[in-house]
Amino acid sequence: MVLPRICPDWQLPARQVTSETVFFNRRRFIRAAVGASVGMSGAIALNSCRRPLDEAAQSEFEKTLGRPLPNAATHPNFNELNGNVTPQDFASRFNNFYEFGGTKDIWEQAQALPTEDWKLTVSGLVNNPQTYDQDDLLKAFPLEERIYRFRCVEAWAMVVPWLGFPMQKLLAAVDPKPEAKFVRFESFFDPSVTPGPSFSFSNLPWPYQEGLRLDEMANELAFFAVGVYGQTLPKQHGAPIRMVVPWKYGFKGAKSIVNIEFVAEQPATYWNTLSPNEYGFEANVNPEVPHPRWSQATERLMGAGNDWEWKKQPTLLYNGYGSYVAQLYS
Ligand SMILES: Nc1nc2c(c(=O)[nH]1)N[C@H]1C(S)=C(S)[C@@H](COP(=O)(O)O)O[C@H]1N2
Ligand SMILES: [Mo]
Repeated sequence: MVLPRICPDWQLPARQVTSETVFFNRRRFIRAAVGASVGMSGAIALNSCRRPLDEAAQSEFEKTLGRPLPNAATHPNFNELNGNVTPQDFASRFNNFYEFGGTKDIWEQAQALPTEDWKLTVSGLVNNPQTYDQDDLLKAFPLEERIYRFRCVEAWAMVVPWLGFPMQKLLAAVDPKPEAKFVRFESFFDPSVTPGPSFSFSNLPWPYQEGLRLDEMANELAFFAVGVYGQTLPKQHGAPIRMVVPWKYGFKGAKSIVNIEFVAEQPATYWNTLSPNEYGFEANVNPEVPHPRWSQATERLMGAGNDWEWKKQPTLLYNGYGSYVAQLYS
């Protein structure tokens, strides 16, 4: 299914002043994106505002939605990296999803994830507990696109155009009680579908879980993605809904979420349980705090250049989002 984007007028002047380099990169991105069909539903990707809306995709989408298309435009505050988006075919073949294996090339295995009849429950210390299916989510929360830097704790980085909605919107819908101080996010787990890595540390703490403080979840940047590159989320990226917290290391962004629980105490999380001194609960991107086994001062921007080439660049404090989030940690 394609998640169409409508381009508002305010984007036009920015495009007219696009520099040559940015323009070149953008063309490259569009070519890569249009050429890719890996693990996608086979529909045409609508990655550029210059591309006309695909009519068949539009009516399919509206049928699911039961109303006219949402105006899922790129949020202007998160549009500056538009010319530097990682090629879609790279991002959709280079993934971490340990439920399906311990390597980066699990995209085929991840197609076993059963996303039909998905239910997301929101429970715990809230006044309005909810259970959403996929249509409910699309009806309840208008989509926007946000182009965010993405930084894995393993020191590789990408730039990803997510489609989804701010976590703030879910907070407003479920109305946390005053005792709620943390939020626990739980990923899909079923050992008959998710074998885990073939190398086995004993007793992996499944299901994959992550957590945020309530004030982190309420931050403007914290986002739920239901799509990427103008389409619904492919399974390897965490269909049908995953977290995106761009100022934190990638492992904080749990994929394929089935339950969100509001709690009073800091919840146990997957990587923190496995190795607390390597994977802190807070996990903010910070060039000055090395991982015990490697430096975090620089990062590899993946898919920059031809195909699998990468570019070394300095790591940014809070992954470059300090103006949004630094006050959370003062
Ligand atoms: N459920 C689940 N979520 C997960 C992971 C995982 O193994 N399982 N890996 C995390 C890590 S380490 C990273 S870097 C990102 C990778 O997201 P991507 O494959 O969509 O780029 O997903 C995060 N979310
Ligand atoms: Mo990661």
